[in-house]
Amino acid sequence: MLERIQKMLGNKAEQTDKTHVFDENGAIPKHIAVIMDGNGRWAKSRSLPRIAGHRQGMKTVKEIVKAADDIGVEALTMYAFSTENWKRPRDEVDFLMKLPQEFLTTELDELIERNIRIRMLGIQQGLPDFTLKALLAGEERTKNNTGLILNFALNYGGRTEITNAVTEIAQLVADGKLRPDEINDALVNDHLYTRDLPDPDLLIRTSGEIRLSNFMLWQLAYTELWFTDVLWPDFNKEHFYQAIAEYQGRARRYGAV
Ligand code: V07
Repeated sequence: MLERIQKMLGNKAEQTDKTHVFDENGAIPKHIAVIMDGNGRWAKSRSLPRIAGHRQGMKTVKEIVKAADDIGVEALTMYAFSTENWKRPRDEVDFLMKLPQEFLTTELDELIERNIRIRMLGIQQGLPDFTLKALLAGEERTKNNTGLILNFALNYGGRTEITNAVTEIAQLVADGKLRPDEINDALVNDHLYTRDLPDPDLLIRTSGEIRLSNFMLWQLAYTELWFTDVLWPDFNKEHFYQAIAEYQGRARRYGAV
C-alpha cells in the first residue's frame, strides 16, 4: 500500500513519511470545499501583478482536481469568485472573468476523459456573456458524466444563496402550495444550489485566514475545517493529501469515543 501512495505522490524520498499521507482504507471525504486564498499575496511577494497570482492559482486548480479525482472524491467545490470580488479593480475582474474559458479550453478534454462533471454554483446574472457561455458549454458537455462533480462557485455568496431559498419557499407558501409547518432543514436544502450534493465533509482554506467569508454557510454546519498558511499558488497535492490525512485522524479520534 505504501508503494501505491508513494507512486501517487511522485516517489519523492521525503514523502515516504507516513504521517503526511492519508490512509487509503480510511474514510476519504466525499465532498471537499476549498477557499483558494493568497493569489494576490503570492504575486506581491514576487513583485508580480496580481493577475500573475491568479494564473498560477489556476494551475493549482488543475493539480488539485486531478488529485481529488485520483482518490475517488465524489464532489469538489472551489470558491472561484465571490459576489464581493466585483469591488476589485476593473482590469483584475476582467482578467478573472476570462479564466473559466481559458481553463475549459485547455482542460475540458481531460475532464471528459476522467468522467468529471462540471457545474456552477452562484448567480449567472451579472457574469459577462463569454464567461457564462463557456460555463454553460462546459456544463452541457459534461452533464452525463458520472465521476467527480467539480463545482465552481462563481458570483457566489452564502447569504444570498440562503436568501434566495427563503424567497422561493415564501412564494410557495403565498401560492398555497406549502404550509409553514412543512418547512424544515431538508426543504431549505432543496432550495440551495447544492440540493443534490452531500454537505462538505472537509473545508480547506489556504493563506492563513481563519474565516468562512460567506462561503457555503448552510452546508458547512458540521464540516471539519482545515486551514494552512500556504498560499494557493504554492498549494499542491501533497498539501491536499495532508489535509485528508488530518481529516482521517480526526474521524478516527471521534470514532474512538
Ligand atoms: C479562477 C484561479 C484559481 C484561484 C482563485 C481565483 C482565480 C478556475 C476557474 C474556473 C471557473 C469555472 C470553470 C472552470 C474554471 C476560475 C475564476 C477564477 C473566476 F468552469 N480558476 N479560476 N474562475 N482563479
